[in-house]
Amino acid sequence: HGFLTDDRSPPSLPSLPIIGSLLSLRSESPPHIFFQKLKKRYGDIYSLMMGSHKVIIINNHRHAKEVLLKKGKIFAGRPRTVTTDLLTRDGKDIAFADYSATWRFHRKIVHGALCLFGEGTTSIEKIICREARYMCEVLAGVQSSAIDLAPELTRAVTNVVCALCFNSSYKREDPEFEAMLQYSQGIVDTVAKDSLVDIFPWLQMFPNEELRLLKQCVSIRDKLLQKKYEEHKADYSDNVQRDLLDALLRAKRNAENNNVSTNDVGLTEDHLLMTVGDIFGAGVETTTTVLKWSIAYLIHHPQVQEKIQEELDSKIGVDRHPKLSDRGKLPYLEATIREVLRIRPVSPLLIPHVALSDSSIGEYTVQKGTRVIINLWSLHHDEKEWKNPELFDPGRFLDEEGNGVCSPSVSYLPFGAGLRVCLGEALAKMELFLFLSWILQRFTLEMPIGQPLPDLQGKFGVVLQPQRYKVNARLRFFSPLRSFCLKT
Ligand code: HEM
Ligand code: PLO
Repeated sequence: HGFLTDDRSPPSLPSLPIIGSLLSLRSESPPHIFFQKLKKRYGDIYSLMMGSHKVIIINNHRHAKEVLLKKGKIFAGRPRTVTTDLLTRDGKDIAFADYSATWRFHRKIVHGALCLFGEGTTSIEKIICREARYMCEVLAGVQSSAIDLAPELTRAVTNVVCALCFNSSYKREDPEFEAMLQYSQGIVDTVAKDSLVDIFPWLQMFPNEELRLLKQCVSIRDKLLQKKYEEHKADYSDNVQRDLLDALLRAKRNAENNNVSTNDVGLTEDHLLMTVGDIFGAGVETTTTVLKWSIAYLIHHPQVQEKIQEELDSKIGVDRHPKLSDRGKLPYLEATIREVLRIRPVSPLLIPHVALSDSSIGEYTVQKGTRVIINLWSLHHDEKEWKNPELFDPGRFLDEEGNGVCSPSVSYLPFGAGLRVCLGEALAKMELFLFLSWILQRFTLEMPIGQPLPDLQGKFGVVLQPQRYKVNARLRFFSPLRSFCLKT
């Protein structure tokens, strides 16, 4: 094996001094597809140099699970990059924070707050349904014109996380709301996409248009977070916990009352702001992206849409709206959501992991500090695990009778796994189910005449987003009364 650098290191791409393997990485394809292609030449697991960092790329589920689950604690680190440091004030959030007591603590608080919401008085189901209803009303108002649903989907999803984080919601015309949509897209477009600045931190010394845009967007976001924080501090009470920010404030007060230095436990104002910022950003961008992918695939596969609607008509009908408790009754919709998360994973390379100590993956040794990238795209498109992986087929997630969902392969990890597993999985699944069932119960989504089909390739970045496209949302009921007087 000519590629081995020493006996027990993974095969490595040819490396050049200083530039590392960057030159051989110049490729037409986005990184997740390029890394999948390199499998043929270097095998399922190989390494390369990005700047001065050694990076191991993993392309199969066996090694992925070894890293995430079996050796989860060893590989729970995160790298620091110029862009994520800018976004998170040097890793004072959850997603981009290195493994530490502070990270563990913040994860626990957020997890607790998210769980509470499931049972709380204003349950998350009510909030999602309120937004779904409003969105459907807006869609009904633009009958028979081709529209880009993305802004409306983003508004609905944003209001759900707004309720969760800040116990508030926005009206459609609110300029703050529109500003938020803008800065968030700016951040998604520029953060952590392994642009040069992250490989060569010294490049940030030079004028860089992307970095300038990122700084500008982050500063707008920070002002907004600061404002919410001040408002909450002003009318905080120990007796009620309205939202995630209250939960974080309470933890901070508790520490202060017990004379614990908030600096030691990482409960500084910066930490609180960055943690809320994380949940807010993750809450908006991920769910919206999946909704956009789902609709793009339904436009490409009208027979799938029809089947979901048949299921909705027979199990729910038109006299009431879908509820969370209907999830078990709608296996075809559930299977469709799973298939969308397989074929276009939100986060095709997860977030990079870092080895916290010397260890091994499979038969290979790994040194402390090595970055590990799990190529989820390879796992979800592995021909040994999935028949025709590029084919969109919700049926693969249905059991033989078609009455329930199943897991046809172990090579499926849309939310990651282990210590760093997604914190919002349950929330995201509730939202996807409710928003899609509400929309499809009332509307048929169609290709406007003369418009091209949505592009299914995706723009790679911190999330894999579809290109913009327009659809017609045609009301399925002739009587407008009937569609909106569904019982609640
Ligand atoms: C992390 C997927 C929605 C919050 C992640 C990771 C993935 C993921 C793959 C990285 C795991 C790793 O690096 O090993 C998804 C998908 C979603 C979704 C597919 C939607 C369908 C959400 C939502 C929230 C959220 C709605 C917020 C409420 C987070 C956080 C992390 C994370 C905070 C970082 C965890 C850590 O590093 O400790 N998610 N996510 N996600 N997700 Fe999600
Ligand atoms: C999205 C843009 C926001 O303005 C900031 C933000 C915070 C958390 C990030 C999120 C962005 C993108 C999706 C991420 C999330 C943390 C976990 C999630 C990376 C950059 C995923 C899918 O891993």
